[in-house]
Amino acid sequence: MIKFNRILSIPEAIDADWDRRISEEEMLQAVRYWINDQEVPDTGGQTINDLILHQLAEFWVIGQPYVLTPYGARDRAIDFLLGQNPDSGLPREAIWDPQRVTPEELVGYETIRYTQGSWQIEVGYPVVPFPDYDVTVTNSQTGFTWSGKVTATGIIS
Ligand SMILES: [Ca+2]
Repeated sequence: MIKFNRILSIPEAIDADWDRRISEEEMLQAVRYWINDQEVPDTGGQTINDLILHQLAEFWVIGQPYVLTPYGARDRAIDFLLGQNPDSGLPREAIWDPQRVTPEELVGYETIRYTQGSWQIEVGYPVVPFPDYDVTVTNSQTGFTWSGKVTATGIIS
């Protein structure tokens, strides 16, 4: 397995097999860290509090791949839309050009715009742990537009 030389978020560190899902075994390990109030390895000394344990349990119960990054939210939205409409022409394996488009005066909320040809995907999120993402997908040529929310647990709503 590839190990990245950076500080991991707790879900990333708990997800020992890197499949972006929390298995029963991984959940049990998280509970052990929580009971012992023990630092989770590779997280820069973070420990699991009640809120994080609850969040991990949600990842575990739902079983969907969790979303931690804006590009993860973008890809979940693409998968969802392709599932609904396989002929939409949305590129799944594309290189997207990211651009931070957060207005200067806005504090506590970030927006990133990804562009690929005539497709634009904007992902906005509050700057909090495990944010839900507001995603808007548009195509300037076809007029296609979709807005939805991708939760931290990967659910589209
Ligand atoms: Ca896993």
